[in-house]
This record gives sequence, C-alpha cells and structure tokens, in this order.
Amino acid sequence: MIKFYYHPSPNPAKIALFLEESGLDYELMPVDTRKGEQFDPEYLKINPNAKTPAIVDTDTGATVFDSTAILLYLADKTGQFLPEDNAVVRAEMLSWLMLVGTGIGPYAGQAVHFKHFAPEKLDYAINRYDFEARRHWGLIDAHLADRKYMCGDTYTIVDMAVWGWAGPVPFVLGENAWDEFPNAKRLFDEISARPAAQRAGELKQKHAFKTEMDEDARRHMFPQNKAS
Ligand SMILES: N[C@@H](CCC(=O)N[C@@H](CS)C(=O)NCC(=O)O)C(=O)O
Repeated sequence: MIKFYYHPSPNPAKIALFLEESGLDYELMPVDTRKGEQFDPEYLKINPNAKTPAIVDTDTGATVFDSTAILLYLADKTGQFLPEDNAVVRAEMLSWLMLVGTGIGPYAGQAVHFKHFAPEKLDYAINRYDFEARRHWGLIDAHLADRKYMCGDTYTIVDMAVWGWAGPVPFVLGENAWDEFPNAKRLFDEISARPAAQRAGELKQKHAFKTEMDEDARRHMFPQNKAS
C-alpha cells in the first residue's frame, strides 16, 4: 500500500494521476502547506525538503520524495506507463521528464510567485520568470507537434508530469496563454478527459484544505519573509 502525502497543487497532481491510472492501493495523507504542516517533524522525516508530494511504500519500506523520483519509482514498481524498453527511448523519456521537473515546474512556480504573491511587483523578476516559463512550454509544444504523446505513441509518466503543471497554465502565463501552445493544450485536454484524471482532480475534496493565502499561509509558504 502507498501512503500518498498530498496537497492539491501541481507536483502532487502528477502522482495523483499515476495512482489513479495504475489502480495501486493508496491512502491519502493530507499535508496542508498553507497551515505549515510540511514542517511537522514527522513529515520532515519523510520529506526533508518540506514540500509535497512524498510517498511511503509499505510493501517495500521505501520512502520517496520529489515528484519526478516518485513517478520513476512507481513506474518501475508496476511496470506501467513506461515507453518501449530500449536505451534510446529511455534516454528520451528521462530527458523530457527532467525538463518538466527542473524547467517547467520551478520557472512556473517563480512566475506565479512574482506575479501573484510577492509583496513588491518587481518587473525584472516578473519578466524573467514569465519568459522562462513560456520558453519551456514552447519546448513541450514544439515536441508535441508531430507526436501524440511526449514519448511517441505511448502514454507515459512524462505526459503525467506535463499534465500536473498544465492545469495552472492560465494562472501562470495569462488567460489566453493556451493559444500559444495548441499541441500542449491538445495533450492536456485529452488527459483531463480520462476518468483517472477526473478522480485525481476530485482528491482535493477529500480534505478541508485551507484555500486562503493569508498572512499566516504566506509565512509558511515563503519563510524568507518570516524575519521581516
Ligand atoms: N521538486 C519538487 C517540488 C515540490 C514542490 O515545490 N511542491 C509544492 C507544491 S507543487 C509545495 O509543496 N509547496 C509548499 C511550500 O513551498 O511550502 C517536486 O517535484 O516534488
């Protein structure tokens, strides 16, 4: 059984989708990051990085944090949602998986931070992260121009990683941002229509997560401001 440490946000969404697609038995373990639960000492033993998602696999005793590592772990465990088993395709899968984990996620996160949450509107920071988030989505979109899924004809963990960050695209890049990325939007719509994606989206209703980004939530989420 998988204990799934979850908050309704983009990186945990990737894992919610995998768990729902695979049919693995899992228990939802809510971590309300707007209440600071990511810093609970018990949770820090599972994820020292104080972020969601994380999993504990009670079958094997493995603890895994970071959504990319979790996707790879679960795909290896089940043998599901992996592309054709050869070195060339595996290399392609790893390259795009890392691009989502190290490019799309962090730049989108910083774009949201400086546009929506930073106490000062810093044009330089807004411009940089908007540019980089947009540039990364442009890479995904171009890659999908002549293939159905990120690894060709097979729906894999790379598509799940892309899907996790696709939902917030209008919030990150603006209301009409999808017009710039029609191929990525096609993939997003196709995955969102899958029953597993719908169930993954409904997980947020299984716990009363705090939704307000008030002063207290900002202190937990942006601890660099604590002293000021
Ligand atoms: N590289 C990590 C990033 C995890 C991450 O930033 N998670 C966000 C939700 S998408 C979080 O827990 N934020 C709470 C916080 O920053 O305190 C991953 O891919 O899992």
